[in-house]
Amino acid sequence: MYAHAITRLPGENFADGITTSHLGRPSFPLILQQHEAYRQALRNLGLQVTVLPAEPTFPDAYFVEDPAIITPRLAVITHPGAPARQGEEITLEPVLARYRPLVHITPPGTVDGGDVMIVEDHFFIGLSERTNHAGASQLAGFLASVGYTSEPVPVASGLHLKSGVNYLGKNTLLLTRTLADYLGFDNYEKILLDEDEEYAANTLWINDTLLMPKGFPKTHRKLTGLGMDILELDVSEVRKMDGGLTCMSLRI
Ligand code: CIR
Repeated sequence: MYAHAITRLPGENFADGITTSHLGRPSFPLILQQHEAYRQALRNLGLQVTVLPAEPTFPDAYFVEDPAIITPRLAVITHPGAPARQGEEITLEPVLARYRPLVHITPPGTVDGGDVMIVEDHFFIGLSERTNHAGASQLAGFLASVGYTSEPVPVASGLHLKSGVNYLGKNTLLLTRTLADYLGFDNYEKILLDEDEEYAANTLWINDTLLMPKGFPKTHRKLTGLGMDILELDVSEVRKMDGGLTCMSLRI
């Protein structure tokens, strides 16, 4: 069960962040509203939510999932893969130090937390445009030092590993067809996303409720079969910046 979530407010210049989407210019008032609804949903699920101030120097900093990885046994401060995001971790570090012993990914290693999927005591580490071999192997070493296992997963498309796959509990993965071919996922039940709903891969499992993005009816139908509560949240403005539900918090 998660008890805390760390979040950061989007800043007025959030639209200056990195994006590959062509969904139009995002609205600041609307993203604030969507972020507030997200924080409220986490509170309703019993989490105490820390809200850090926006970081004007780093327009993507409200995607707090990328500069750190929190596990039950330690927290890893990453060296984010996008140069424009390197430094976001600095103000996050003292906050995480309250909860866990800290270790650091160091250059030339790069890791984005969006590439790290935790499944019980095993970690899948995406090798992507943001997470390189050096970073992944540093991370694997830290995880092994506290008794976790891990394996690298090539990410052929999409920004991060968790843009295409997430763990929903009950030995079940929600994933794209491309990632479904990965042999390391063979021992899991798989819910395959339709091609036109792949964005819904970024569904967040919190204390036996699934938070999913609004507007993906086929995926919603498939998830209903799991028998968990499902809460749909509108993250249209977050999506315009290539982000989603998992990216906007660190869960502890
Ligand atoms: C970026 O390109 O880094 C941000 N605009 C989006 C990061 C999304 N983070 C995530 O999926 N963990």
